[in-house]
Amino acid sequence: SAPVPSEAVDGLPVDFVWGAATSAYQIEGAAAEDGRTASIWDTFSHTPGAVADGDHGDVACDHYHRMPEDVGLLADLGLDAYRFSLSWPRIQPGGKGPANARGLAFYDRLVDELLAKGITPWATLYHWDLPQELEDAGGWPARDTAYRFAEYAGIAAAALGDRVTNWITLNEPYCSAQLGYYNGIHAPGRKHFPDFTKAAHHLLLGHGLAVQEVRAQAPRPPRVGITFNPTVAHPASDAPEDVEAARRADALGTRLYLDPVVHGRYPEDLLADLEPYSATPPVQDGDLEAIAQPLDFLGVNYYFRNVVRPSAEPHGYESVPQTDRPSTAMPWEIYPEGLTDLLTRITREYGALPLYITENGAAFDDEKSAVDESGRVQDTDRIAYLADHLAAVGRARAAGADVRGYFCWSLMDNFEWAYGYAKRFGLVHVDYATQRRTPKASALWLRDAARAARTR
Ligand code: PNW
Repeated sequence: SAPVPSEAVDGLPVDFVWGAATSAYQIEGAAAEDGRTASIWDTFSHTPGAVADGDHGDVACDHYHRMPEDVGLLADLGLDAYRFSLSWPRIQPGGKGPANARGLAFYDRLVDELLAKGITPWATLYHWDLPQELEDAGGWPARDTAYRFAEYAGIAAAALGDRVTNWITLNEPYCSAQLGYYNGIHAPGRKHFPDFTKAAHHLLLGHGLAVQEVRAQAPRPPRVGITFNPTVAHPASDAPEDVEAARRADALGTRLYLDPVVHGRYPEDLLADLEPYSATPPVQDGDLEAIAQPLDFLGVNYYFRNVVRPSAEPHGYESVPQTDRPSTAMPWEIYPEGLTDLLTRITREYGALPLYITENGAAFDDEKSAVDESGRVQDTDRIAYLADHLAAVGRARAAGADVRGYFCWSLMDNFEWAYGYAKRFGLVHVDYATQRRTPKASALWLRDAARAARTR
């Protein structure tokens, strides 16, 4: 039987922020409209073999033309907040020079539409769509990209900061750096270990400079944070080599990002690991001070844990598939306890910053779920996933973690990066042939959960 909404939200306060999240390239489409230029994801997705089924974001959910309808979905679900991302190549085509008024106008309309419906906008500045021109000039492994990013952040804050209070600089720099420049499974598809750590450093530097620019340019005092997807690394066994693999996964997946941003230093053990590969971050005088700007909150994305053993690759670990454990369609292991552990660990090691779950959710084979007479997908597996993870957040709060909100990934089915449109994370089903949107049972469940939490 389905989890009862009021039970799942037992540990969550009346003023908890309830939201849903998306990102520009995954939903907007309109790839060549109103002055937008190509990003690395346009180039990558049009490279044969890079994305499943040859899918790309040229049209995606056509959100660029259906924005008012999509804001209406958020309103129907009674959500307090909407996390979206700004497309850098829409706002500053080519990544340099003046703002593109037509590109900015879209986000003006979006923000106004949200506010008119009583929904608080949360803007992410960078959700992976680097202007292709900047990649051609070296991409994130090049230091100049950090300065370019700060300039773009200032443009966005000056234009939207009279109405947008909540700003997230980067989404998951782990994915940009490691998946983009080392694993090669995300744009730009490069595979060079030292480029990965150079990219990570320049992303973090760009973050720190952007925090300062947003605060300098926003017409009203902003709240600024960053979103990480820390690796929850568990050793495959108690054997010392597995424990060592978990240490490396934690160093590269979590501490590489959180230590400089919160503590202003790179971890010593990580620097020692990177040294033999000539891959220590290219730190210049003042960088760590710039990176460690005081923040107003931390965003945490959580989907699964990573059980690891050693590998001979430079990064030193590999994942051990948990085939006898429940998993989503990705297939990612379902492990809600990992979220409780992660939130309490962040609180312990990185201090008492307010935390927001800026993404959590699941892809399931919705086509195998029952559909009711109104055409609604009965995604009981997704409802169970959400209920179990919200309960995990409640337990983290009881243990002292200052978690203040939860954004479900995602408002609607969308372009799931290397997996294309085959993986569906939406609360709302999208029929790509007609662009028809239909809320799934999980959307109504989340609406009821938020309502139960507010009215307790
Ligand atoms: C996140 N991994 O991506 C992103 O922020 C979203 O844009 C995305 O749609 C969502 O999670 C679901 O995938 C990730 O392989 C992609 O470890 C890949 C990984 C983690 C997060």
